[in-house]
Amino acid sequence: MKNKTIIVSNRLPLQISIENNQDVTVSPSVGGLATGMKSVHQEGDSLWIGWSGLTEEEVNPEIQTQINNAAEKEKCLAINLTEKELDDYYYGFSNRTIWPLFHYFMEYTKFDEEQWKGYKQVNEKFAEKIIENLNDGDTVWVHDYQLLLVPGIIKASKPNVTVGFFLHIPFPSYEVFRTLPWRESLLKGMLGADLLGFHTYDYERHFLSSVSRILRHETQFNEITLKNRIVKVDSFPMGIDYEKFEQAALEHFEKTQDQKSELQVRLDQHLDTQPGSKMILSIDRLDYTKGIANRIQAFEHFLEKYPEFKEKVRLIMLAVPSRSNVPQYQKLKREIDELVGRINGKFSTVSWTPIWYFYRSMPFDNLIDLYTSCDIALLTPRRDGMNLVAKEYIATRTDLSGVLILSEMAGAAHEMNEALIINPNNYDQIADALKQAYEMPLKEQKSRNRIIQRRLKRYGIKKWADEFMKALEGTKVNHISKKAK
Ligand code: GDG
Repeated sequence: MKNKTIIVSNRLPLQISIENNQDVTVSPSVGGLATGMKSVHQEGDSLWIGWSGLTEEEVNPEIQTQINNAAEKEKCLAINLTEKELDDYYYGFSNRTIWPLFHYFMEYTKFDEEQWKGYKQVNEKFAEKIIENLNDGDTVWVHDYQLLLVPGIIKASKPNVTVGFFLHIPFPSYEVFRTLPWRESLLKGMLGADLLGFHTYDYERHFLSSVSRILRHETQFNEITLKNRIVKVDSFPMGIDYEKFEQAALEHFEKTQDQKSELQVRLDQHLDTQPGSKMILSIDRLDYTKGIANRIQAFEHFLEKYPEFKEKVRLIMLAVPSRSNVPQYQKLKREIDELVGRINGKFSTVSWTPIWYFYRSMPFDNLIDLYTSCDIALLTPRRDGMNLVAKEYIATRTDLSGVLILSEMAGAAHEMNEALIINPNNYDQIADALKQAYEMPLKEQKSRNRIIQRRLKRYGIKKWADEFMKALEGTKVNHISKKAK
């Protein structure tokens, strides 16, 4: 039998819904991980295990069969969670403890024993499903902060299976991580992997420091020595499917007037009514880590500091609904609604609205309309593991025009030095960067973008996955040579 790779993530890369209480529909889902791993999963011999997006309460045996069949066609295996499991594991511990803490939002971090129990229980449920489907020689690649305990559970039951783990969000500094009551269990869970991957060297360094200070294991460069094995740690900055975005942009420009989307027609009209004006783009999930509120306030400061740009710029803001069951996200939604309303009320003229705000998810083609139409991208996360939007924006700039303004708090900033790098809390610096972006000569835009594009092309999503898998395979040699000794 051929060996396979089992990919494991909280959500399957599928949107599964039940209509009329009986018909199951399946479509691809949106999100960093889904977008990123899709090409790997489609090409390789693999099985993807994850939560279906449905609760056990919603599913009867007949629907379950339909889900299993639809998932199987996509080489997926669906796990259902009960409402209680979902509340404790996902909305609870994952998104009210780990997510805020790892993004340095300590004031949002909740320490709740019941939610921790739920997190452990669901991690065990995932691990059981993985173990049921494992054959000798298979490789398991576990993704992200919802499943930190899974590598440890697999390793304890199947010591000879190779396990990789990749963290898509930052790993915080030891001083922040140590505040967690369950810090040891989480680290031990992660150390069940043979290879641990992070987006940047800083996250890797923070992790190693926590391991050595909390668990007292010996750490050297990128290796952790445990009693009976060695764990490798490395950084793998996640790339994008560059060709997909480049191709989509090229096709976009070939569209005739009547093939254009309604959104594109409206974007074009903007230029007709405000000649010489520029559009500034921001796209994110509606999340407090993404710095949406400070972006709007910095934009307000820009219009106040440089009033000559009134009627010459428009901020087009797409915020994709996310985790709306968590109170902080509801509060943020209200805050952003208010800010947009206040600023539009303050600056609008009969012919100009400074902010166009969309609170929804858009189809891929509309995303390309936005990327290709906007002269400037303004991405100001307060913390972000990587930020793929920054990379996608540059990939769609096929004529090399466009300016990216990017927060230094995004992992992507490490690879995009040629962008205008800002501190998301420094509104004055952002205002100056907006002015600089608006006035930047085309020649300079091109020379900056050319360098970034070359880099992004070289280290795309496929390369990212290949490098991780290659390094993971390399750990097998470690096992073997250790055993031989
Ligand atoms: C996490 C980490 C890390 C967005 N809106 C729409 C849409 N998108 C797509 C984008 C992009 C993806 O979603 C967002 O990825 P990001 O990386 O920017 O952010 P997170 O979702 O927070 O992802 C992050 C990532 O994992 C990968 O490791 O970079 O730091 O937080 O691909 O294109 N796609 C469509 N419609 C939308 O409205 N079709």
